[in-house]
Amino acid sequence: MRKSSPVIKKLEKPVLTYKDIPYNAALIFNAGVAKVDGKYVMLFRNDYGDYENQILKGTNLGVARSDDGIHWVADPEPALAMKDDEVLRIYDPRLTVIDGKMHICFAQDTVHGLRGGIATTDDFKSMTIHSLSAPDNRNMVLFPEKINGMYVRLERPMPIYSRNRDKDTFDIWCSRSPDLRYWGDTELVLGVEHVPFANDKIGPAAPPVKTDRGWLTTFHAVEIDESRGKHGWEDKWTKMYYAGIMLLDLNDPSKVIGYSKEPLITPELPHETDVGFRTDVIFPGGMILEDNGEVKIYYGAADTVECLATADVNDLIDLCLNS
Ligand code: BMA
Repeated sequence: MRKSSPVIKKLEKPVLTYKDIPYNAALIFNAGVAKVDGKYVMLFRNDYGDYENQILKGTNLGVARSDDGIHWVADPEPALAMKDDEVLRIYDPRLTVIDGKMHICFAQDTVHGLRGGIATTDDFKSMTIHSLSAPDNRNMVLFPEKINGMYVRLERPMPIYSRNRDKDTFDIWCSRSPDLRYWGDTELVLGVEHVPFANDKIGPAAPPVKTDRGWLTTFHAVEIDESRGKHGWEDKWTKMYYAGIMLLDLNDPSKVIGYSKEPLITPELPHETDVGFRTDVIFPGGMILEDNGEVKIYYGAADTVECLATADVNDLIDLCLNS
């Protein structure tokens, strides 16, 4: 069994579950988190339905707020949802504040494929969409400032024509944009074959934070074990999701300065391994660097609950540089 890095401290219990939500909710996970004016805001994915009877009916997004990043209160109503003849749902939101403005990256399932969206919002009640990628692309995260005059995003396209067809074999890329609308200058950041704890696919996780040594950012890494059977509600769930950590060049974030060859966070606690929709899934979506050097990493666990782990920023950088 793979273990979390010793630099990681996990909270014993999730910070948010369906029981904390004042409207229909079943799976609360894969949230984006930002800190604005000293307070914390979370935009979480809610797959609603009936948790006890393992019935899922749809997906919306909800907002929760916190003064300390640990104790959260959900808003009374869901925040955002999207559904029409073409769009099936939006999910897995990530938050990045750029120049004081709240930016949301999200995945959008459509009848014609999976698109990555980028939007801004003032109130989480409505949002202005600036771009939607061609399918299939997801897991977009924005850097918190322009780099050399350009917005930059990490992303995870899903090529199936030219890559290994037995496995997903998906990697982490980055693209740049002058205006959040037109994206180009795309470059490969990290290939799945370089991550020893992934044998299937990797992708961006929480939006990067800036340190004086480079952009520090988590990624998710998937390891398949075909011998695994039922893990969660479905008859078969063969994937394990881990969090990894890497450091990118401040001036050119397509360049990896270093990354840990061991996973940063692995499924270990009962709510990560034993109960929920898809057990053994760790999926970070929010990362806050506090003034005292503490890094808060928010992650969905088991596609069911939202959790928090902390680490010291210098320990995380050391993992990237000395691995
Ligand atoms: C991915 C996404 C995530 C989810 C993960 C594990 O493909 O759907 O939202 O956390 O699978 O099920």
